[in-house]
Amino acid sequence: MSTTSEVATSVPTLADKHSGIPQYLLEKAVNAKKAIREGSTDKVGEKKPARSVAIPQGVDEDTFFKAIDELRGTLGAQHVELNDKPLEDGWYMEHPNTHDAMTIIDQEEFVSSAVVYPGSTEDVQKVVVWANKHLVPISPISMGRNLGYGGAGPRVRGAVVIDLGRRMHAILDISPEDYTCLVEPGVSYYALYEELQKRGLGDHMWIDVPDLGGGSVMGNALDRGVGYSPYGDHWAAHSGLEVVMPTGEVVRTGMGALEGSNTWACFPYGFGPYIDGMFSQSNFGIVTKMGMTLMPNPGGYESFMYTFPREEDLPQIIDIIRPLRISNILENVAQLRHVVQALAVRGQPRTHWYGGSGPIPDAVVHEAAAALPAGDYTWAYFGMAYGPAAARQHKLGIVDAAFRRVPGARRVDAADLPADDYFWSRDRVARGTPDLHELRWCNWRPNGSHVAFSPVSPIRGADAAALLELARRRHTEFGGIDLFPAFCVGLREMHLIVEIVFDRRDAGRRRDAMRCLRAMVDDAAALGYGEYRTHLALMDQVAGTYAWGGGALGRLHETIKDAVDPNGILAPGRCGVWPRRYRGKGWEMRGGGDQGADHEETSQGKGVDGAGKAA
Ligand code: EUG
Repeated sequence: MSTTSEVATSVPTLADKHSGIPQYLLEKAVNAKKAIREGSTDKVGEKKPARSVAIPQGVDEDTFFKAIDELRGTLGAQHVELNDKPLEDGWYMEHPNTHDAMTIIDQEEFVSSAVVYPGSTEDVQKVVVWANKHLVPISPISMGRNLGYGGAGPRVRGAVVIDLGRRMHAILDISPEDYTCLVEPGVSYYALYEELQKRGLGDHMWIDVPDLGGGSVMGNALDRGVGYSPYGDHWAAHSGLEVVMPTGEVVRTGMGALEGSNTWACFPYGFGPYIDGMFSQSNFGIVTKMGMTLMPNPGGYESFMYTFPREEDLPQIIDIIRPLRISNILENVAQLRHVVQALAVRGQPRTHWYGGSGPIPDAVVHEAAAALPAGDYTWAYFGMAYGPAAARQHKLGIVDAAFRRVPGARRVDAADLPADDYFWSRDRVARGTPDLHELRWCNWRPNGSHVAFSPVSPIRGADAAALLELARRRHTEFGGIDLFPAFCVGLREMHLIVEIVFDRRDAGRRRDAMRCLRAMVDDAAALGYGEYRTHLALMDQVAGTYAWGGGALGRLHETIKDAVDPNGILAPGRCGVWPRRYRGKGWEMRGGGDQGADHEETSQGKGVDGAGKAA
């Protein structure tokens, strides 16, 4: 048996587990775990009250448990787990697959009744057939690390989570000639990176990684996640899928549909209608394999960081970035970050910097920032130039002249920055080396959790200013939440990511965060901005903002949903798409109404249509 201190300092590695940490990040992970433990108000070893299984609505208890027994017979009893134990949130590297570990409403809302572990595409088909037979909702996850957007949680309480990654985590192919790979759901960025190193290919080709490397390569692409090399648009970089449909058939898309094809991951379209899009951010199928393109080593790289002192120069900075980014002088998905995040990402609680209760004052932030290695500023641009020195010099020269038009602009000399500075984390991430650093700002609050407000806009100064202004206004209104904005610049657009960090054990803080998010979504929509991705709790509201033509797109989604999933068993409500059996029964979460301001919202509806016979 391990002692408490061993438990506190042990982190599963890739040698232990498909979802583990690579050796090179182990020490960092151990330290992260310690810091999170210190910021938790949960008592170690405290006995949590027993809880019972969340039976999904529309299924009676008896039928449910009989169905679970049947599934045990089909998959093997060891591959079916009831979720009848207290909910443990764990932390990033030891996250639950039963619920949302960073819940923004009551912890019992986005919870599963059971978790199942298919070992193959055939097993996934069996689970789907079973779900149709018993009308049990199912909710697939790849790794379950969609943290900030609902994690492993199902949208419908009591759905059976299909943890695809636990047993399906093979890297089926890596092609050094074509610069492609073919992966199963449980392959993390950490695992793919390590495999390339192991095969001696790490110098030959790069993967593209998001801020945290523990996520599923496939799951992140399906959720249209973002990384920071020139291959940062993960969905655009994928090529070909294998999908289990909600009725149990298996299809392969693109070149995967041609028997014996060797172009699965080289050419994404195949022949005929391009179907792949309907399987991203959707509940139209369960993806079990995905092809992915990889980037050739560009023959050199150089990170750079520019800082700008004045907040009001944001529009000018953004307008300078736009033409340079679209013409690929700025080559990667870069981040423009606010200085308050330079404090937060140091990993200490906000009380280390400021004892007051309102938002941390500017004067405090700037004084503290002045003592950090990169010095004081308001905005910092983190980018990377790729290619041999001569090519980099050419691009960096243009960038330098352009950024220096902003008053007080400064290029930070990387040689002045210590090895543990955040700058080097951005450097690793932009050259395809997965990291864990970004987790640190979660410690800003006790029981630190985060939810993102993620609107997209053109790369225009006026848009950046409008979005920042509405975010600041609403952060001030709802309890003085500290504002953490980061502009992630794609090619012709930018994702503004505003992470609200809140104490998930504090219902008041959760409610403030939720109301702030809801207000920002509506404000943004009124100005013509939509979110690229959102948390489970906000999916109905965000889907509702894509309402052109009297909700034409939403109706098309419903038409497709009813056609491909007539019993409405697959991830009901994901991304605002509700199957017929659930519609008109109060499942949508939009805030307001009788889920008023003084109560936490609930994810529950008022039942489902029983028979599922498509009327
Ligand atoms: C981040 C970036 C995202 C996202 C959530 C978080 C990074 C925060 C570009 O997409 O969806 C620093």
